[in-house]
Amino acid sequence: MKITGVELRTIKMPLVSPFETSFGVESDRLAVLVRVVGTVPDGGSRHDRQVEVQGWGECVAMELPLYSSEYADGAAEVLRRFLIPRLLAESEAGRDITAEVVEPLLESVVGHRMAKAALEMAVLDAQLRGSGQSLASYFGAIRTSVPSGVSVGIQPSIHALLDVVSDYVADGYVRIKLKIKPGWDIAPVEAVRERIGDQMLLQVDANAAYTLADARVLRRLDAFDLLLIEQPLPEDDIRQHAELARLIKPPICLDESVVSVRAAADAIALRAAQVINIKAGRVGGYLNARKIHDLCQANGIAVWCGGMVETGLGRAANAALAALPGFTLPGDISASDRFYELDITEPFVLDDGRIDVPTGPGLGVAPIQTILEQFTVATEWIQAK
Ligand code: NPQ
Ligand code: MG
Repeated sequence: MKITGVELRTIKMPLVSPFETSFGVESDRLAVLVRVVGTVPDGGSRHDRQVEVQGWGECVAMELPLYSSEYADGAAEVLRRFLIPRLLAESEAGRDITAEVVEPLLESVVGHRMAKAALEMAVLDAQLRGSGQSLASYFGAIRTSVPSGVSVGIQPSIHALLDVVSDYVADGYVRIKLKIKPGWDIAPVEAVRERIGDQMLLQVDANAAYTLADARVLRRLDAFDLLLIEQPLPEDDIRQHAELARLIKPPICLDESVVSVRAAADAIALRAAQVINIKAGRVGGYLNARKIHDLCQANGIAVWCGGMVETGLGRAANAALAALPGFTLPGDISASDRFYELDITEPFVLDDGRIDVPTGPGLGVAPIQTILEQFTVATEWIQAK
């Protein structure tokens, strides 16, 4: 496509309840959205008529750099100053902008994967709306719905945790994920396992809060038949995850550590991950996310689709990705109402423990303008020359 311009929009959405993890408590979601507008040849017409297309991207960077080094306002700045100008310059120079060329064109900007992913996602949505293809079919999806797990934050008491978990089980979620941290680990996991029974899928996520010196405590989780333990050790510590893997029963799943296709290959080669949580924003986009899926499938490594408290835009794209054959474990693609009273798109609802994969062109969903305006805190238009 030839890009006409790009809109950068920051929205703030209240969460239905505070979401506490080992790195902090979130009560709102501050998110940067990208809308790319461009023209593509009108496939139907004999003359070289152009049709206008547009696409949306969601940046998963949080308000504060607590999960990773990126944060929402910083991502908006990098998009405004470096990433969007580069893409516009290439388009103005006559290059046809497709999702496949976004990462190579932005490679000279180091890092900022979540910001880059948002721009690639918007271009991909616009491109597929132009060709009339759904994101799921573009990926080669094989499912029309995906199993849905839920991420449960740290609660003020075990009693409160059991109430929250029982509600989610009653809602139909097929897998429970508990956030843990030193001092909130053995007791909550034991109580929840006792409450949900032996059959229910249960996993934990430490968000990098432990060290290898905690192996003795982590080994006490062996008793609870966990599906996996997610990111127990620091992000930049692949080697010690391999050591810990030899000391504990549950498979180790990496999240924060897998920031690229190469990092995934390293983790697999070092036996630091038996399972990988794939988040497109964390690895620079959905195209890299699919490459990691393919790599893991070739290496017999199970993957599942992680969540970053996305709005319906990111949720739609995640559902399409999770419909690929190698996604064999339930993801954190929960219903919209896990986090939001009101989503900016048509809400995603749980249907017998599953989330439907959108079938429409591109993401298959788009923001509802009135609701979008309601949550908008800033918006700017960057016009192509
Ligand atoms: C994880 N996601 O798997 C992340 C952590 C996380 C669903 O647990 C706002 C935006 C709040 C992103 C809280 C889940 C968040 C967030 C937690 C991501 O590690
Ligand atoms: Mg995680």
